[in-house]
This record gives sequence, C-alpha cells and structure tokens, in this order.
Amino acid sequence: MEKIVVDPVTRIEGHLRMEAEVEALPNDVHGYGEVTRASSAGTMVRGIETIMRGRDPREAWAFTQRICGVCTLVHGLATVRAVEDALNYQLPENAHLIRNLMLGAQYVHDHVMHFYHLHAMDWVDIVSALDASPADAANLQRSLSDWPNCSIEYFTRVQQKLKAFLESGQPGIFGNAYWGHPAYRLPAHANLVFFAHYLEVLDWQRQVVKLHAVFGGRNPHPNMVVGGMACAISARGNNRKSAAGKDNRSSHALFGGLTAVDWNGLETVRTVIGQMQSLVDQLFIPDTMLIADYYKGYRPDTGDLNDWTSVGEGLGNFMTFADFPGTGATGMLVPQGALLDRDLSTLYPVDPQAPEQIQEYVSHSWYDYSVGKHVPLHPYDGETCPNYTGPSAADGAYSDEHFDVDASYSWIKAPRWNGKPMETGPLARLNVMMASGNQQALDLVDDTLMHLDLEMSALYSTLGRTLARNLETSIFSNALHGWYDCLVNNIESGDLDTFNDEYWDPLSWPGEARGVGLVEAPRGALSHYIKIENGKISNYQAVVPTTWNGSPRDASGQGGAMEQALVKHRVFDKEQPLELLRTIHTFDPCIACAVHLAEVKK
Ligand code: NFE
Ligand code: MG
Repeated sequence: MEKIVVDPVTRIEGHLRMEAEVEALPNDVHGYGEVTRASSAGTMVRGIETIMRGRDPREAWAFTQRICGVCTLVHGLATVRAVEDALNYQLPENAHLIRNLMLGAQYVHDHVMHFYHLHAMDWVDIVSALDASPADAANLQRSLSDWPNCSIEYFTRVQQKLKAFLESGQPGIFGNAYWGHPAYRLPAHANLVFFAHYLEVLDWQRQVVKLHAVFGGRNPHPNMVVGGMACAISARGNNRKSAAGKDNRSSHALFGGLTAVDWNGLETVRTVIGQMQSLVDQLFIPDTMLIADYYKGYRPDTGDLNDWTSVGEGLGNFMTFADFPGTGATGMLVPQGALLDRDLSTLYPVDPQAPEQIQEYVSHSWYDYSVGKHVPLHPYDGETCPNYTGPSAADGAYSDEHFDVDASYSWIKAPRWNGKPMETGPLARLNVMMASGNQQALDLVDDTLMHLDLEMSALYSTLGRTLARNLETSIFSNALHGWYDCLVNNIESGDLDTFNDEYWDPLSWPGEARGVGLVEAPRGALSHYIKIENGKISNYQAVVPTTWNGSPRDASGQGGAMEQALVKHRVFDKEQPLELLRTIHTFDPCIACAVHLAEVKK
C-alpha cells in the first residue's frame, strides 16, 4: 500500500489535505492504483466560536459572517435566525422575501462560480484550447444554445487572449494544473468554449452581486439585522407609511447603517435576476450536459480509468434543513429531512434541537471535550477546546509526514445524525426535494437522465453530485422571479415593513434563552446554536455543511462523505492525481467554514 497526499487541495476555500491509500491495479489494467481508504483533514484552526462569548447577540452576525468569504451571507443569516429563534421573533413577510432573494441569488452566483472557476478545470484542459479550431468552437456553441457569443471571430479573439496569457510566462491561476493528463476527454474546441465561458462568468459575477448590494449595502458580507432585514424600503422615493402605520425609515434608525431600497434598486434586482436566469439557461445547464456527455461511461482506452457516473458516491445518506420560507406546498422550498441508503421512500424527520439526534465527535479532531475525547456533544453544550497533537514538524508547520488517522488528524469536528455520517449539499437537497414530491426536481432529474441515457443510480456519483448542483440552480433561479414579484406587490400595496423591533431592547428578553438558526447554505445544511444569559452570549456553536461533508472519522471509525467518496477511484498517475480532485471538488469544500480565523503563529 502507498499513499497519495494532496496538500493543499486548491480551487477551494480554506486549507484541506487529502490522503488516499492506494493498492496497485491488476496487471491487465494500465495506470497506477486504486484507492482503498481515504482521509480528509482541515489544516487550519479557527476560533470564531470562542470569541462569541460575552458579546451582544444583536451584533453576533457581523462576526460570524466573516467565517467565510465564499458563502458571503449564510453565517450572518444563521446567526440572526438563531437569535430570533431564542427570542421568539415573528418577521414581516418582506424580510423573508428579501432573505429568500439574497440567499437564492447566493446559490446561483456560488454554484455558477464553483463550476466554471473551481471545478471545470478538473474536466477541461485549458492548454489544449490553444490547438482548437475557432470554427469548430463556434459550431459547438451554436449547437448548445442561443448564447450570443458564438462567432468564429469571437473564439479567435478568446484563443489569442489565452495564447498571450500563457506565453506571458505568468499564467497565474492557470499555472499549476495537470494539463495534458490523459484523463481529459474533451476535444480541443470544447476546451476553448469552456475557456471563453470562464472569462464571461467572471464578468457576470461582477454584475450579479449587485442584488446583495441593493438589499444589504455591499457584497461580500452584506448587512443583516436581528428581526428582519437591514434595509428600509423607500417606495417611489418618498417616506410612505407602512401598512402598520410605522415610518419604515425611522424604525431602522434603531440600529443605524441602513440601506434604503428605492425603485431604482428594485429595477437593478429585476435586471440581475434576468441576467442570472439567462446565464443558467443558456450557458450553465448546456455546459453541464456537455461535460456529462463526455465523462459518462468507462473510457479505459484513454488514461481515464473511472466511470464518473459510478464512482464517488460517498455515503448514500443525505440531510437537509428547511429553507426559503413561504414557498411551495410545504411552506419551504427546501424541506427538512434525512434519507438513508439512497432510499427515497422514507424521509426521516430531523430535529436539530434534539440532543440524541445531532452530536459532534472530536475523537479524531484536534480538540478536547470536558466529558472525554470519545463522548459526543450536542451543539448547545458544544465545546471548542483546541489541543493540537501533531503530526507536524517541531515548529508546527506541516511536513510531508503522513497523518496517523488512528489518532487526531483534523481541525474539523465530526457531526453525526443519529450516529450516522450524512452528506449535505446539492445532492442531498435534490434527493430530499424528490422524496417530498417536488415536481420540478423530479422532472429535472427525469429529463436529464433520459437525455444522457443514464439510470437513477448515476445520480449517486461524482458526476451525479455535479449534475445535482447545476440542476438545482435552475430551481433557485426560477424561484427568484416569484419572490421578487411578491415583494413588489407588497410594496405597491403599501406594505413597506422589513423589520420587527419588538424585542430590540435586551430588557425585554428572558434571563436565559437559547435557539438554533438553520440555513440551507449552497454547500448544505448549516446550523448555528446560541445560548443567551442576561443579555449576552454564553455559548455559541456553528455546525457547517463542510463540517458534515469533510469530517474525519468518529469514535466508531466512520468517515465523512468526502473520505468515503474517494474509495475505489482508479488513479492513472500518482504524481498527478486528477481523479481525486474531480471528486473532492464535487463537494465544493469550504474549510474556512468547516473549522470556523487562522491562528496566528507566535
Ligand atoms: Ni465557506 Fe459555507 C456554504 C457554509 S460551507 S462556504 O455554502 O455554511 O461549509
Ligand atoms: Mg463548529
């Protein structure tokens, strides 16, 4: 047995190390080996939870939101929801609608960015685009959709740009990859099309973040507020009274820093929603289908030894938290629940407040618990006591030394639902939506599998996880229109309320309170747990999507979804483990989130 170590894994947020134990392939198969066991480690410690103690719960969101710079909104949202849960807040409908719009826009932005800028180069060989015929690229683009940039001249210019960039001697973001690896299957002109889209999506991102700026003042890290949204609506530019008779602007003066949303702002939001929809429909989904078409099935004649629709499943256990209130038959666009062993016939209820249901282990993480290293804790009673026990060089830097996975090897804790490791994220959501009868989800999956000539089992794989992320994006880009129309209807009928100030004064709070803030973040189920005593935070714990997906082993040795997903992967070249990156990236791991402030080395 040998180990392949990828450290750091790039094109992710934060610091991740993956180790794969590999056995040699049988003599009749070319290539290096097959993965028998894998380990994932978060190699950065964060201490957000410890700095929350003693703070005012109303300002907590501004700290937690800095947990991450990719999911720029969700931790702030989880915090305000946790405080609102603890204090039994009722929110005005407009606050829910604006939150839905901001979270929905985060999904579309984040998923599209992940695909083109973080994941695509696992499938697309940028350097090969230099050899492409621009005419073939133009033909391919025209066959995919009505996207306007499809001329031979356009792809000629893009190719010249790529050539100048690579010849500059400073290829920057394209400098360090496995270009030329035989597991790349796309023809050169398809690679050129993807490079063009890489650049186009950079520009698109700059436009679509404006939605967050309109409602939250800026992006990343838009403003939030406990009790609603930190934006006052100024209908047609005057101080119209809300339906409740309150002056909408003055109520916001309570917390300062307000953003005023006027009709120009709402028009910007409408434009952004349209830009999101057309990119998803005309670029993102067709490109996803193109990748899937090339990468389904075995192609052992090449250097690609894996069928990407059959490797990379991971656990087959999925969990979601409910989100997008006021939408769909159940009142939540994403329902809450758990599925085990791919069985969509039983959707188990999930209660994040139940101590026996959600527990975090630190058996193989660099933390101690006062109750003992192998006893799990529910997050309300969670503890963050770092205890780094190596392996490392004497100065604390990482070396090539392999982890001792029987001891502690990660800064990520190991959360479990009813003792089981669960996958969260797009594949979990799509499955839970299907299990709960969401027709759009069922149709999307049916149509896609039929188009690609694949069975349902193909969904539980590396390519299936990418399909799930990209397909669900159309559910959210569609839903944005409905939330926008509802908000505009409310405003036109005089309802300008975005904020409930009923419990703003801490003197109105009980001596002790606790609550959980649940969000379905782009990467999966997110929960923040808060305990409040005498107006201050007495304990705070965040259990994050990548904490679930990227967890190390628990007390009984069960690994997390990413560890499990690498098993059975065939690797062509141990110096270029492209195959492992393909699957790791399908989880869109975020280690900044998972371990929640880099510790400055003394
Ligand atoms: Ni830092 Fe995050 C999302 C959250 S993931 S990206 O989505 O919450 O663990
Ligand atoms: Mg945590």
